Amino acid sequence: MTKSILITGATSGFGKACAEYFAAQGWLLILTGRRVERLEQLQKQLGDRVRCSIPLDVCDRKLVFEKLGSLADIDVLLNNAGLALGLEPSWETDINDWDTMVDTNVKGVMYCTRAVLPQMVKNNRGHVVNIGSIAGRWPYPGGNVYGSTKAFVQQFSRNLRADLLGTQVRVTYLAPGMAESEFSKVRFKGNNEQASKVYQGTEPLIPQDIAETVFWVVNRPAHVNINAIEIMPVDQAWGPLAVHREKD
Ligand code: NDP
Ligand code: 8X3
Repeated sequence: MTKSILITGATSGFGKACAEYFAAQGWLLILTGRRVERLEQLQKQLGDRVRCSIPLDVCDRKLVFEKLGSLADIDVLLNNAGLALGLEPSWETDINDWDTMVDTNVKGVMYCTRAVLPQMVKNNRGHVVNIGSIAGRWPYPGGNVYGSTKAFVQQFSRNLRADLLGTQVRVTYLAPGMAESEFSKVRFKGNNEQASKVYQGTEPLIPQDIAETVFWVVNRPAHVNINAIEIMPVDQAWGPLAVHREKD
């Protein structure tokens, strides 16, 4: 039977690249996102590879359960929808941004997973792939709540595995580093100049790198579970720990 992948946040970046890549490999797609015109465009582009497209805000618990809870035969749930907002220090940040990041990156992942898992457990088949971030493990100034939401995604993925032991349902946590998408445009609230500076003079990951990784992960033999993958561009690595030196 042709396999189906449900992608949250299919309208841009990693989600869109995954939709295109999985479609090219013969999979069926269930596409979700808030921007309806983008969903329609993608549906037109990918034609009969699209099983259905569902306008959906992952923060809307009732809608998530209504729309995703009744879908049958989902082989892969890709919890990809997410965002960072702002880069201010914690004492200056807009508290609404913190709420939005928690609602989307934490609660959205919880809701979609809880809505889809029962049918996977019932079929004793399926794979949940959660997109986290290197920010979930490695702190940086201004990463405050964004990084913390991704740390949640990492631990949630591991706890799901613990719950699912004894079933054939798999769970993977995928933590990308710097990748060029609409991510920075969203983070800097439409300031394209600030967004493009993030990638200036360097070679970031591209969304297709993530799509290829997700595809590899879900195509391992059925007895293999890839627990976690961290992936960065070659041009990104760690610096020394920061030390404040103005004590004289
Ligand atoms: P994009 O901004 O290009 O894509 C984000 C996607 O998430 C969009 O399709 C957007 O769709 C969707 N989305 C956001 N909020 C919601 C919501 N409330 N409900 C439903 N969909 C939503 O960024 P990326 O592709 O880069 O990001 C994808 C994931 O990867 C995120 O979780 C991000 O945190 C993570 N990530 C990104 C990295 C990067 O450097 N780019 C690195 C590490 C992790 P719409 O607006 O139509 O709803
Ligand atoms: C996105 C990567 O380093 O900008 O999750 O937080 S980073």
